[in-house]
Formats: sequence, C-alpha cells, structure tokens
Amino acid sequence: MTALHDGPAPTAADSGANATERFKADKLGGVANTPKERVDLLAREVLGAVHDTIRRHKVTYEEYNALKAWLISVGEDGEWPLFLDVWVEHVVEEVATEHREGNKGTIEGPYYVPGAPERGSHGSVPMRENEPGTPLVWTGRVTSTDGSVLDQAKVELWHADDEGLYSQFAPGIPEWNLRGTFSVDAGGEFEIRTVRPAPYRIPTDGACGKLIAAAGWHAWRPAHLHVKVSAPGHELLTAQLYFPGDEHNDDDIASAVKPELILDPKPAADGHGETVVYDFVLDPVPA
Ligand code: MBD
Ligand code: FE
Repeated sequence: MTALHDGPAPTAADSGANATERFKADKLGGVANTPKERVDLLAREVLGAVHDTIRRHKVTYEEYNALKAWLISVGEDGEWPLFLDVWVEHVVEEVATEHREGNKGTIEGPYYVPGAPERGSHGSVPMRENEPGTPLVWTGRVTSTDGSVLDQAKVELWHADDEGLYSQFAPGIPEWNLRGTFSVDAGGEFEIRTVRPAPYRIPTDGACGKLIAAAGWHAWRPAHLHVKVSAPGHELLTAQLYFPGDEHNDDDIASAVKPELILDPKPAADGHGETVVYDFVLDPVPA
C-alpha cells in the first residue's frame, strides 16, 4: 500500500484529542438544558443497571479498580467520543429515527467536520493527486417521501482513505481530503467522484483498544462512506453506505450496518473503477 503521508504515525491520542475538540466546538451548545426530572430518571436507571450487574456477577475490588483505571484513561486519551459513538450511539440513532418513512440512517461517529468545500452537483470530492484506492462514481437523486424532487438538497460526504485514515484526525493528510459538500441539480440529481475507502480499525493504542484486547473483541468497522443529506423542510439524514461482501458488515464493532445501506457497485464501463447508484428519500419535518 502506498504510504501517502510522511511524518508521524497516527495515534489514538491524536485522533482522540481532535475528536474531543470537534465535539466541544460543534455540539456542546445543545447539552445544557436537560430537565432535572430526566437526569434523575436516567441517571438512577443507569446506575441501577450497574448495581445489578455488580451483584449478579459479584464484581471484586480488583475489577472495580480496573474499571476505574480504564475510565480515567478513556478521558486521558480523549476517547469518550470514540467510545460512545462505537458502543452507544447506534441505539440513540434507532430511537431518534424510528418514526421515519424515508431513508434509513445510521450513526454519525466521531469524525464529521462541518463546512467541507462545495463541489456543485457533479464533481469530485477533494483528493490528493494519485489518491490511492478504487475510483468510485456515485450518482443519485434526492426526493421527499411523497416522491417530489428536492432540488435544494445538499449531500455532505466524508470518509476514510485507502489506509482507513480520516483527514483532520490522522496526521499528514490535507485538511479537507475526502470531505466535500455537494448540491443537486434541478432534477434533484448529483454525481460524486471519489475513491473506495478501506475498512476502518479503531485505534488499538488507546483506551478503546485496551478494552477490545482485554475482552477479546475485534476492532473493525466495514468500509463505509459517511453522508449527511439535508433539504429545506426535511429532517436531516445522517447515514453511512457500505460495500457488499465486506467481512465486517455482519459484525461491525459499532453495530451501524443496516441492509438498506449496502451499495451495489458495478465495474465502470471504461474499465476504470466502479459506478454505483444510490438515491435518498427524506422525511418532511413533522407538522
Ligand atoms: C469511525 O470511522 C466511525 O464511523 C465510527 C462510527 C466510529 C469510529 C470510527
Ligand atoms: Fe467512519
């Protein structure tokens, strides 16, 4: 595999620190006003589940201290965003979107950055010269659940490179590499040129990696494209698209694969890379 970045190797602490800063910058505004009754209910139930587990399995002081040490290291490594998005977010997403009739979504994960460069309705995602990976041309259309064309829709795309690394979270990659914002044309259609991402392995040198090793789990997510699809008067769709035959589609560490999100790419007519069609259907904001 071509190593495109020279300089330091990616570390859990680097990507964790960046993900933590990203979260503070983008999302902290929305967390202040949880009502006291909700905090009381949820905190009591979660702690009750912990207490039940301790009693049922007769958790020892050694185990309690191992947990304490590990929780401290999650913070020190900046891995709270990674930990929560890998092992908790999928259920929050399930509950938040269960009313929808349009496209299935899935988790956002820790590596979204708002404001990626605009590339029109037919264009290439920002990429390096000789960006490694199979070229992929993706065409699609955005409609509402009633079938009407959403000609003001936007598709934000971000994904890992052919080494499984994300720009802005691993060192030595151009800032907006493989991150772009696309509009649609008058027919609600877009055409995006990118490359296939590699499967993603969550960092093994941080706290989440320690948990995975200690529990005998694996650290893999299947290869995936992240998207946010928006249109006026419609609910924001956050999703990921997957590739058929990936061995981790059935045991994603982040439990974020749904059958409706698996693409069906075909070899390109010119013999160079692949083409794929995938459309989106957005739900109107409830009245
Ligand atoms: C990812 O790339 C990702 O999408 C998720 C959900 C968690 C960790 C890394
Ligand atoms: Fe991802």
